Amino acid sequence: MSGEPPVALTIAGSDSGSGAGIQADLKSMAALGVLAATAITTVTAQNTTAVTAVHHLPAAFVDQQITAVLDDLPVAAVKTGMLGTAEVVELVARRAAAGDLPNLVVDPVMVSSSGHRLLEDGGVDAYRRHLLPLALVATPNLWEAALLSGLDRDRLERVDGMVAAAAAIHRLGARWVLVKGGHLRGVEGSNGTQPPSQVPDVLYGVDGPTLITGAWVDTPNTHGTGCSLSAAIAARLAGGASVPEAVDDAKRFVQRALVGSAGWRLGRGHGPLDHLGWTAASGDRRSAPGTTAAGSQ
Ligand code: PXL
Repeated sequence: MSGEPPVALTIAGSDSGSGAGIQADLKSMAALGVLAATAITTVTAQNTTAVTAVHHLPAAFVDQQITAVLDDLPVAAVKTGMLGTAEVVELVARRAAAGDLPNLVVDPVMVSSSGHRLLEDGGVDAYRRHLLPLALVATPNLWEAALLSGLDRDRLERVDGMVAAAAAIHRLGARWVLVKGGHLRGVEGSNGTQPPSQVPDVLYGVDGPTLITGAWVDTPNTHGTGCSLSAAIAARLAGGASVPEAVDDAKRFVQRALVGSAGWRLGRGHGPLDHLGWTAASGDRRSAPGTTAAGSQ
């Protein structure tokens, strides 16, 4: 049995450009030693610059994928990403209400970073009424937190507004809410708007809010950051971590992955993260004696 990985399930959409969605989830979970089973909700045609087409799979077929996985594999945690339609949000909520989806992390994906809508009409309400009440952890970004809490997006430019939104989503029934500050607009200064040097996230649980700050990473390659974070949280939960531990570990993981790909220029837009530590590994290979071209001559 030694070496047997924990298993997690991701219910999410496919990103053909491999930055976000199921592709980010697979890489994140694999990097953290977790076998990722998948139920694909939507197939998108996209690259680093844009989403050009979206094809939703029927809710009944999403359900069949979930059943096939759960009938056979010891799934210890589940994350949801792009669900696409209110029908699929409701389907996932039914499975959660039936007790089928342990340690459920809900990333309420609504709009892509390139501005494409990823959730059809009625979806926000379905999250509020049906799925969020069953989430162990919800991980909205600032835009999603505003829509789910009903607060004005501008209020979420301040930490007290982020806390208010987290509290409102907690009241909907999610046991833990992580409102992510990664879309903060930054600080107005004499030389224009500067990115914040620190990114605040608010984790809101039964004892109220905790502020978690991380360093801002200056990189164009941010596509799939939210997917990777929620996948990493689910991976850690599948391995037995508590929610605060899982969130801390996941944030460190994403931070490393952002730093790793900061120098990459794959595609013309927002490229992927370095989930698998390739940049660091290539440095190791270069510096390891006998493995460079010169050293092996
Ligand atoms: O980053 C959110 C997201 C999730 N899932 C899919 C996506 C995106 C953003 O583009 O394409 C499939």
